[in-house]
Amino acid sequence: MDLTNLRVVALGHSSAGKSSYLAAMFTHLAAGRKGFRMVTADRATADRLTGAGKQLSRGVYPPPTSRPTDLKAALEYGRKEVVGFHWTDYRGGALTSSAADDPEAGQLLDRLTGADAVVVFADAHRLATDPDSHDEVRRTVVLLHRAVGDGSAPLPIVLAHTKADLLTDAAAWARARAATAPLEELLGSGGRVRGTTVALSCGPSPRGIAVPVLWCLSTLLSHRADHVAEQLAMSKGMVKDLRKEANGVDSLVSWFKGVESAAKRLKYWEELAREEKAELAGLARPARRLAGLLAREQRGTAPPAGTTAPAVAR
Ligand SMILES: Nc1nc2c(ncn2[C@@H]2O[C@H](COP(=O)(O)OP(=O)(O)OP(=O)(O)O)[C@@H](O)[C@H]2O)c(=O)[nH]1
Ligand SMILES: [Mg+2]
Repeated sequence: MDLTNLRVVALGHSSAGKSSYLAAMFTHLAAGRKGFRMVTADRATADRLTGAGKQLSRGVYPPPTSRPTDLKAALEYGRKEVVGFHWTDYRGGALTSSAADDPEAGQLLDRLTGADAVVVFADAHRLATDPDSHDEVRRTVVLLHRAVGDGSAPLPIVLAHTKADLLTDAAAWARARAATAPLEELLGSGGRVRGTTVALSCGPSPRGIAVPVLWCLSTLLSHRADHVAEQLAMSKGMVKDLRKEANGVDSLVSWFKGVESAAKRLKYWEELAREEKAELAGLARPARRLAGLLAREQRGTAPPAGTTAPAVAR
């Protein structure tokens, strides 16, 4: 996994709210939050997204996607890049067409196979009102299994219930959540999956905007920081042991036996520990702060639990 170019895949059917989300999210985080700022070298894309973001705050939504938008961006903490990612905003149609007829569909499937994180956009309003849309959930679960594959690194998956502003009562939430139950089951299935759900609104009263992207980036950054901390602890242990062994007698015996001396191995582990310490110094604080920002942004964004009403009859 390359922390400077994490591959985040956005999955969602036509009109699920993917492009609105990308514009709202970029605009929100490009403005800076608690020392973090989203940046991109691609000025034209940044201007287009923040322009669309401003329109969203007035209740004007972007037009349907005709060709994919690629966003290569990074999250900076105090002007230092801590994590970079790549986000492609596909047409929702790419999810339902066959890879043989539609090159975009083929590309989406390829990206899913190598994804470092996935955000699933599910139109909560449509799921609550149109039982025909429930088939889309099943198709998405099948696609997600492709992303989970047999890898071992943690895989953040976010289920974003979009258009949450349109769901005003508990019964509607109950229907939407009953429809996404197979997805939520996958999110809670353990293994490499690190799942969360969020109620998302992208219009004039935004809600949950930072959660999907921060969940993905924070989970992977924290994992890396923990991993480096573990490696460093191991290297320090080796250095401690080898310091006891490394003496003149050992050097002589090693030379005589033709094996690597403790002093030489000590040098190797000391150098490794130095490198790990330097990497951790750049990672630990931003990882902790990002987890703090995520927790803050996540407050009150879980979709209401839906147990009070049955799903819409077919
Ligand atoms: N009320 C409400 N409507 C939304 C929200 N987000 C999106 N919409 C509506 O959904 C429509 C489609 O949103 P898009 O963001 O274009 O959806 P998309 O998933 O990118 O669609 P495709 O590119 O066609 O796959 C918008 O034109 C809005 O009418 C939201 O947060 N609240
Ligand atoms: Mg779109």
